[in-house]
Amino acid sequence: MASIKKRIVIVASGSGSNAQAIIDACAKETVNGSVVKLISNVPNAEALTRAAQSNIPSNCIDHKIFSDRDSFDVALAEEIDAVQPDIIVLAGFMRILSDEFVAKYLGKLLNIHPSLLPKYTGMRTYQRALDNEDHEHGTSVHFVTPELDGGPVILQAKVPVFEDDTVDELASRVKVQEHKIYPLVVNWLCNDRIALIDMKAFFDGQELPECGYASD
Ligand code: NHR
Ligand code: GAR
Repeated sequence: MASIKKRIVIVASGSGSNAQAIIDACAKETVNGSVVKLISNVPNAEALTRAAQSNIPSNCIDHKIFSDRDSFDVALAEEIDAVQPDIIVLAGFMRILSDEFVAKYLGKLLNIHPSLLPKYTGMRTYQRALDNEDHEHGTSVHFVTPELDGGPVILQAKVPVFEDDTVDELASRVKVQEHKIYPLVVNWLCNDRIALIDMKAFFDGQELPECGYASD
């Protein structure tokens, strides 16, 4: 792709394996972008170590030092705006963001959520899928809107749930898929193939169905 690379900021709270997949895809140029900064709200997050190892500038904004959610969100936005990104990628980011924050980056803000949305919004999705004896589980990449885990789905990946699965086994099966689909969707946004219009997701000008680009 000849077009100019998009500037990507990744926001992560945890191990950063999805961040790593996107960093690696940018390095291999399978994503038409470059990760200009990684921000974590957790001081010891492995995501920060990964950024350092990949020579990606990083910063920690510890949410615990802020008196309220809005002041954390303002500080996070300042840290993002300092590098003028085109795209902001939430990769295992664990703090709910204010409506004002989401509105500011609407259409540029992606998340990956470990369930087949609209099933299992919120936390502990693996345990809930096991408790319900689901036969399949999966993950969804979606545009972030003010409605928590409610933004339109762009792409999902499904995995089987086996009878004696543990949360960890199911999570690692899902993560293998996440590391494939998240870079793919980030690249679509880099190449302006997807867009958020009237709170709906579009791919090459066509409105996507509820499950995104493909469901099977
Ligand atoms: N913010 C908005 N406005 N909309 C979304 O869709 C968002 C969002 C912020 C984060 C990621 C999401 C997920 O993929 C995400 C989507 C954290 C929580 C949560 O309850 C819920 C959903 C997501 C991330 N967080 C607790 C909180 O009080 C803290 C939990 C903890 O620290 O362990 O912020 O699932
Ligand atoms: C991912 O599986 C992602 O779907 C999930 O956390 C994991 C982060 O892993 N996200 C959420 O649960 C958001 N609430 P990683 O840090 O290794 O990318």
